[in-house]
Amino acid sequence: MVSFLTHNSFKLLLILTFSITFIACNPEEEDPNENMNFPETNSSYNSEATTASTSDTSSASSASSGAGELVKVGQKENPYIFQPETYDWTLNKTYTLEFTDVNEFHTFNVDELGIEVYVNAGETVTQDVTPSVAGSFKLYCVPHESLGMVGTINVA
Ligand SMILES: [Cu+2]
Repeated sequence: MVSFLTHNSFKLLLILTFSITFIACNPEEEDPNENMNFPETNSSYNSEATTASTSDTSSASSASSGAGELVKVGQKENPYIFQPETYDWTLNKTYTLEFTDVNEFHTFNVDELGIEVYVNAGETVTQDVTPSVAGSFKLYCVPHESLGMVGTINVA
């Protein structure tokens, strides 16, 4: 009797387990229904996450561009010159380079300082730089270096 009960309850347990498994599996069949609820939560969560990451990115990028002393850089065509051509910077100080109003593609490259900024025509680009090496370095525009579009960066 006891063993039967045990057996029976075991069987019941098995059935229960089975049905639980079935129920557990079933929601997958109900998934469309759940999905009908979830996308709303999901998308709002996602958009929140996107907004959060976007604001993170923008705050990060604003932190990396705009934190320093503003240096307006003109890049003139014909003759190809940087304006100014010479920059006297303080070591480890952050400068925010601002490039505006150029009519064609230019770059602002200083190899020794790891600076490489691309500026497309009509684009405003800001870039923070923090010179960490003292010395006198060549500034050049990649496509116009041969045309004399060079300058000097002094870091002390
Ligand atoms: Cu150029």
